[in-house]
Amino acid sequence: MTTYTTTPIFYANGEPHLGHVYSGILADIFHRYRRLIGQPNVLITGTDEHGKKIALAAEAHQRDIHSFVDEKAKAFSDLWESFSITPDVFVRTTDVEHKAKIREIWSRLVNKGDIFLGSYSGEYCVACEQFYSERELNNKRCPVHGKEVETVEEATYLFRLENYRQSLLTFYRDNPDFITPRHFQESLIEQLEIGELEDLSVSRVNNSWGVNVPGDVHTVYVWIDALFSYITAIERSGGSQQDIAETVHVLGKDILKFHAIIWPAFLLALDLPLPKKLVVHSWWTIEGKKISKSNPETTVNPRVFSDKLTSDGLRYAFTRQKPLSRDGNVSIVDFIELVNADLANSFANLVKRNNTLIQKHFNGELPKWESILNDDQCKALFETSLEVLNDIRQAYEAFSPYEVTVRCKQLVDDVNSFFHCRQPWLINKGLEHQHVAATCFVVANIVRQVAIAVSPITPELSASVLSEFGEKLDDTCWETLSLDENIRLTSVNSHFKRV
Ligand code: ME8
Repeated sequence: MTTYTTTPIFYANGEPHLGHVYSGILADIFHRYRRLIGQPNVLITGTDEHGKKIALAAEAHQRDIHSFVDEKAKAFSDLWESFSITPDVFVRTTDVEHKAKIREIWSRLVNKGDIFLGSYSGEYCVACEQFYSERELNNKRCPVHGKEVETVEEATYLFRLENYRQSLLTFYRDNPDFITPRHFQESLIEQLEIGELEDLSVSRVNNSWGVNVPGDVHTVYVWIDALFSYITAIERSGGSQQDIAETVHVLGKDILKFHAIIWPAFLLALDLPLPKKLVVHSWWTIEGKKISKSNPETTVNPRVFSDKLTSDGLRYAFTRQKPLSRDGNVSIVDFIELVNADLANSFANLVKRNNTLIQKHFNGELPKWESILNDDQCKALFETSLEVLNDIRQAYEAFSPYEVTVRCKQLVDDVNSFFHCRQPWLINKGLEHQHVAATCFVVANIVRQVAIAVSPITPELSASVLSEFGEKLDDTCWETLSLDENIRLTSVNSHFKRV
């Protein structure tokens, strides 16, 4: 059965930054992992192009809004390529088919009585495209961007969010692992328990850049427009609306409420199933400031990082530096250190040394598995590696790529210690041939395992290592991981140099 992984769809009001790339990389890692275990998975991403925020940005640049959003959508899709992010569907909220879908959904909600015409007054942040209550604001400023909010009082369509609060609470209590990491779910339950949810304003009258409400001058609230893009994308890939049940949403903690309260409430109102999981990540900061378009000094062009670290290097550093639950500071110096230590010195160097020995002394051919059966040290290391692979798989299943890198690094460290203790390079200085052959065999096998296991995170490095054994990543899957009895070397490449 096909499963789906989504990134948030990003606002097309400016250039993409490292925070966006992080969400894209995480979603791509989960997507690649599913494929690696033989599970068809569709990766969905896209751009959120309607609303006052985008209209104001185009106006500020004195640009025609259509060509402005075209340019921004292209900037995102080009950037994905540079970071080996491989979406199957790129959805834009200005797509004709999406706009038709929003009107259809709107009519269904109106017909059910969940949406009704009323009026609303409150404090609105255009940057967040949402109303805030007085207690959420800091001195009339929004808690996310620190921008001054505007008081808005207007006729609006409203959605009865409160009608779904009890069902949501029951759902969250019955599904304690729906949101990961867990503490995000705990804080959400607290929010739902506090008391009644206000009606949600779901249309705007002072913004014409959006999907028209059928039969009225209002435009549909951008968050309805944005959230339902997931369904447009699923349908475009050949799936049905019911497939939302097979969908994992990756998102930043700033938009948790939209995905954990508003989105499920809409789905319940439409009698659709709820998603499979929300994977929530924290923020990257630069010198302590959240990377954000409203902090221009934090929006360094992400290509500066891939030029320096390589795409795999940034993917690895992002994953290895911190678990999803914690905020982290982006420091190119720290990232370089990490990538050099783990990928270049520890892993690639081991591969190169072992494979060079295999080429030189065994002409690429390795002895068979039986040759190590009497070698307890080799057998023990190999058994350890199988256990670690199991842990790595569990870490992927738990959406914890940080844990994947921790376990991989431990295994590579163990193999390096083994390699140094066995000293296979002394082959011409009195070491038994069999001792060296068994060493090289076991190291080659584990290196191959690590390359496959870490391939969702570092696809290029893994492909390069596997090519030395005459294998392609596409033809390899988790099931072939345990042991390659007939492993042989076909070439020695130079895969990851110090950056
Ligand atoms: O919110 N660190 O779009 P957006 C980590 N269009 N991740 C970050 C980040 C940071 N400093 N800054 C941004 C929107 N992100 C809506 C979403 S979905 C139906 C609609 C990531 O362009 C993070 O995933 O403001 C965050 O949720 C997303 O970018 C917000 O992107």
